[in-house]
Amino acid sequence: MSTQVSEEVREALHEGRPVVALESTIIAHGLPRPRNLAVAHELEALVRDGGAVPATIAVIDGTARIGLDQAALTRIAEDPSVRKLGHRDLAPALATGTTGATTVSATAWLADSAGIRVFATGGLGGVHREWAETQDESADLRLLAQVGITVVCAGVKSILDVPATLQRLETLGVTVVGYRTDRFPGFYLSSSGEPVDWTVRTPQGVARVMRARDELGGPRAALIVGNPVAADQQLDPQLHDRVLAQGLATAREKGVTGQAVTPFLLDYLMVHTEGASLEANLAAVRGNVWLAARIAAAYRELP
Ligand code: PSU
Ligand code: MN
Repeated sequence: MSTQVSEEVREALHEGRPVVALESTIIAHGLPRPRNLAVAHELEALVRDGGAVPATIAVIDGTARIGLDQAALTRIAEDPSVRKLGHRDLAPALATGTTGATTVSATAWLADSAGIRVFATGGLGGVHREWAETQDESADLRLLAQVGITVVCAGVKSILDVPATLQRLETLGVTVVGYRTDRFPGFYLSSSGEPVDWTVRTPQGVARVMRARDELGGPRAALIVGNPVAADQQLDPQLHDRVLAQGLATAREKGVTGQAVTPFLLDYLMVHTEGASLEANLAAVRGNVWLAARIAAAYRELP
């Protein structure tokens, strides 16, 4: 069988208990080793503390796995040959027995297929700042226009063109709400400065939006919950802007393209902020994972 749901996740879904999907690209390609494995464990524990079952998703030896055991999680974190798989890469990866980490697009697709309603990540992919030359727009956006999953994130990565990404999300019909904010979060920063049209203040409030969408029917599309990193845990905005400008220039000089762009920039920021961007990234992810667990629980408890 090409897809395998772990026993714990299968039972939870069967019994109607809350489940939160977690992606694996952030572990394999978004965070430095060996801290990434500790973070993978920490995120799963946070989901449990929030009252839900974690389902980390990856492809192991050609099988799409929903809910990873210790051995699989360790392999994703430690093996440098683990590939980065967007949703378009899933079929060739399964057919060739490949091992790879799943991005937001691949994770959202697999989670939705398994009947998981809530997914947490750091920051979504989106439209890159040099789009006019490269046409680089993350596959995350189009896939999120096709699955009815709720994605809790700290906005889109601030390495991107945020206004253009918000415009694309509008065109694609993806719902965006701010969690206790009227500004779209800025990933490493609490605010991107861009407005959001809707603000929701509680996990129950998000669950009610999910229920309203269920009842409306109509075309499926994701619900994005933008949850800002706390102001005292964000990256210093001036440091962010300065180092990001250097990173974008360096990526251009080195000719970094395609799937390598996002990991290159995340790593550049980490090195050149002396780890401060990593701490902000982790604070954002932790907050999102916790909120996702509360939303999944609130959705199951709706009257
Ligand atoms: N959030 C993070 N770190 C990451 C990512 C998200 O905090 O590394 C990953 C996600 O897997 C997302 C991917 O789907 O970056 C986007 O890559 P690209 O721009 O190549 O589509
Ligand atoms: Mn890309």
